[in-house]
Formats: sequence, C-alpha cells, structure tokens
Amino acid sequence: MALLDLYDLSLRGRADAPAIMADEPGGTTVSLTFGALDARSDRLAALLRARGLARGDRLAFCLANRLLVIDLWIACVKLGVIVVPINVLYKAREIGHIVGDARPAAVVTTPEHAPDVPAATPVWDADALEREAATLPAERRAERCDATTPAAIVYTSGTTGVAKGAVLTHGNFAANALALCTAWDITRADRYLAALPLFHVHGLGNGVQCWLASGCHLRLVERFDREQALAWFESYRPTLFFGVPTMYVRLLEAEPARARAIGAGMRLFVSGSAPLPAQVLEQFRERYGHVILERYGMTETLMNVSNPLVGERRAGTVGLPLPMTAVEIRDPGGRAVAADAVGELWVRGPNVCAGYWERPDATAEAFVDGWFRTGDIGVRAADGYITLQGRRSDLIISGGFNIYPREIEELLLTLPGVREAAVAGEPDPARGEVPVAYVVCDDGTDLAALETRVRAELASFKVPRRWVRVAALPRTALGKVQKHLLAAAAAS
Ligand code: MLC
Ligand code: AMP
Repeated sequence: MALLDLYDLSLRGRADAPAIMADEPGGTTVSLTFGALDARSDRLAALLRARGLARGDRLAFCLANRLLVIDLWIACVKLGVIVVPINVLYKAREIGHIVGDARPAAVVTTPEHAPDVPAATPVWDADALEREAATLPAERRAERCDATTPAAIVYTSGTTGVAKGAVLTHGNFAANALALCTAWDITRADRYLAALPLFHVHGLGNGVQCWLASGCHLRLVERFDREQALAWFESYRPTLFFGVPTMYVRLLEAEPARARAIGAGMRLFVSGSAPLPAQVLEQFRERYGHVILERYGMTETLMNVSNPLVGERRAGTVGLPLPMTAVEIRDPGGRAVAADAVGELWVRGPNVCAGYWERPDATAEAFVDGWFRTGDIGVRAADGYITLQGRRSDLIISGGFNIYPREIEELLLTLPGVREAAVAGEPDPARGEVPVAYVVCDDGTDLAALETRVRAELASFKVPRRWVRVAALPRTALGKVQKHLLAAAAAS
C-alpha cells in the first residue's frame, strides 16, 4: 500500500471531518477539514511540480512546526519527492553537511535560517511558497508510489560524528502507522496534541502518520513550551500526547488539581526517544492518574518495541516488540542470547529503513542478513519485556535530541589553544543528560571564549553545559580516551 492510499482513508474518506488546528507564524490559528488539507497539498504539489520537482528529487525544510510542514509532507508523498527534514536549531555547519550530502533541489525555510544554507542551494521562502501555492488550482495529480518508494531522508549522527541519512520509504511510514494505531488503539475519536518537532521521526513518523492513518484530530503547536503546555491541554482537551521524557518532567510542575483535571480527559500519554526515569513515571501517575506508556524506536527503524496498551506497563522497560517487528538480543558474534542475558538489539521488519543515503559501507555495516543492528544494548526477561541498558556508542541524549561527542570534540580541536578534548554526558534531572567538555589547553586559553565559538557553530543543545580544564585525558594503553574516568580525572 502506498502511503497516499492510507492517507486517503482520511483525506478523501473523511473529507468533511475536522482534521487540524494549527498555530501559525504571526500568532493566528488555522482550522481545516481533511478535504481542505488535501486541497492545500494538491496546490502545493502543483507549485513544486511547476518549480521542476519530480519523483526521486529531494526537498529539504528547516522550519518550526507550522501547517506548511504538513502541506510539504503530503505534497511530497503525492509527488514521490523525498523530504529532508532539518532541525531548526542547527547552524550553518550542520545544515551545510545535510544539504551537501542529500543535494536537495531547495531548502524551504524562513529568513532567519536562509543565510545558513550553502550558497549554491536555492532557498525557498516558506511564506512566499505558501502564498503562491494558494493561488493555484487544487487538482490531484499524484505519482503512483509503492512501499519501496523513498519518502524521507532523515539525518542521524553516526559514531563517526558525521550525520548519515536514513532512507525511510513509504512502506516504512505506513508500517509504523499501522503498528502504532493498532498497538495503541488510535482511532478517529482521538485528539492528538502535537508539540514534538516535525523534523524528527518521533513527531513526523509517529505523530503525523498516526493522525493521517486514523483520521483523528490534531492540534499543532510551534514547539513545546513549558509555560503554555498546561493551557493547551485545558483548552484543546486532547486524548493523546506523545512526548520525550523532558516534556513529562516539565508537566510535573503542574498543581495537583490541574494535573488531575487534565488527566481525567486523557486516554494515553506516550514517552520515547530517551529513557523515562522510573520516578518520573511514578510521580506522573500520582499527579495525572496515568501510567505513561514507554516505547523504543530510532530514526533508522521508526518504532520497534512498546509497552502494551492493555496489560502491564512496566517501569524502566520499553515493553514488547510491536506488531510486524522482530527483535533479537545478540552477542558480539551475532548469536542470539538467552533470556536475561545482555546483548545488542537487532531488529527486522517493514519499519526498518532501506539503508543510508549513498553510504553503501555504512549500510553494509548496519545490516546483517536482513537484520538491523541498532547499537542499543539490552536484556529480554523470560516474559518478553525488554529493558535497555545503554548504547554501543557514546551517544548523549539531551531533551530527546541526540548529541555525538565526536562532533563537538572535532570542533574543539580546531580552536586555538585546545590540545586535547573529550565530551561526555552527565546526568541532568530535566534533560536526562547534558554534555560536559573536558579540555587540555594552553595556559591562558579562555574557556568562555571556547563556549562562545561552539555556540556559534553548533545547535544550542550540543553546547557543553560545563567546561572542565584537565591536565591530561585518561587513556587506555592504546591511547583511547576512557570517558567513564573523565569526571574522576577532573576531580583529581
Ligand atoms: C528546544 N529548543 C528549541 C526547540 N526545542 N528551540 C526551537 N525549537 C524547538 N523545537 C531550545 C531552546 O531554545 C533552548 O535553547 C533549549 O532548546 C531548551 O529549551 P527549553 O525551553 O528550556 O525547553 P525544555 O523545557 O528543556 O524542553 C526542551 C524540549 C526539546 C523537550 C522542548 O528538547 C525538544 O523539543 N525535544 C524533542 C526532541 C525530539 O523530538 N526527539 C526525537 C528524535 S527521534 P538553549 O540555548 O537555552 O539551550 C528519536 C527516535 C525515537 O529519538 O525513538 O523517537
Ligand atoms: P535517533 O537516532 O535520534 O533516532 O535516536 C534513537 C536512539 O534513542 C535509540 O537508538 C535509543 O538509544 C534511544 N531511545 C529511543 N527510545 C528510547 C527509550 N524509550 N529509552 C531509552 N532510549 C531510547
């Protein structure tokens, strides 16, 4: 089934039903039916076609949440054009890498980010695109796609520190939507509060797909804002919320009576993208009267494992494999291990990406006999529940955003005065982890100046929250930095 056939259950099958209420730049709010949404993306598809885009071409966007992102997604699905989402927090260096690698026909963005797009790549202004599309007739001229047609290239950093593009197909997104709608019983009766950014797979692959597949209602906000979040719950009265653990930590700030009232109208809170601390799950249960359902996924595979909707949602675990997904825990030699033994999670299923964009070597390394090696380490209990215990790489997850230390270390080593650098995560009660920089530098090197340089070059969440000057980095006999000893080395 092509993705558009699945969407058409809503776009055409429920054309008169309310589909979305979206906060727009400038402070307005727009409400549309599925039919009106369908027409908007037909108009935009006509404009993209007129600008020369054809099946297989890439189109990037670097935008905060707004209706145009949804229009772009649906228009590209209709045309067979491959969407390349870019995190709005990224700076020129990070955007340059993605654009250089994916070679999109253009980047749709706002004047704020336009200077960060490499000069050779056309920048299409979001407002202008939206205005021009509105002048065109709404005629559907869709390409016939199938499950193997690429729908998106989503960049995710590898252990090398260089982001690789995971090629996600129509079939991957459709399988993910069907698995989640089934497992979490998402129906047209739901009301989904969408506060996750649409440039990552949690918001785009889960939120948008489940909405369009189920025909439920979606309330889109520009970004999660702890000051406004409770008011959104109270005014919109959602039944469904997907969030990263940091959002649940922020929601715990609510007065008990307010939280109870919000919880009373809710059906399901889902958490993922980073570990949900057991005490947050417990405090949330006390305050809101709901046991958060934790699940596990990744950019390359969309969702793999989830606690059950009906049955025990076991704190600290990510639950059981989703429908259609197989999960094995394997030893370093690739052999499946027994229950309760630690190993790497390998997954296979229709949700797993086609490979990395133009990186046959990285694809060959990640896939073995049709299984995808996740790099995540975990155990499976005898009753099937899976607990994640760590990662093969030194990935840091802060507020649900991924940080690869190597990327920061490589930048630090280019700065004057820095002789050696290592970045490691340290626990943070709200963000889960935050990056800390350990640097060996020449006398007189100003750490604050290093921070300023890093802030200018990298997304804000990657800027180390603490800077520690050390005499030497702890290393193994082979010279590899021992990250687990960094904090102790700094204290000595
Ligand atoms: C955060 N910031 C944003 C932003 N999110 N800025 C613009 N748009 C956004 N969407 C910036 C802020 O400016 C600030 O910068 C810093 O990040 C923290 O912001 P905050 O206001 O203090 O927010 P906080 O309450 O801490 O919450 C942060 C957050 C954010 C939860 C809203 O971390 C977030 O949106 N996380 C979601 C990430 C996500 O979708 N991950 C899924 C990846 S897919 P400064 O300069 O002060 O630092 C994946 C697979 C899977 O992992 O399994 O899902
Ligand atoms: P990304 O590359 O941004 O898609 O991040 C995917 C990674 O996030 C996974 O490989 C896991 O390490 C992590 N992750 C996702 N969900 C969870 C979860 N529920 N608990 C712990 N880690 C998670």
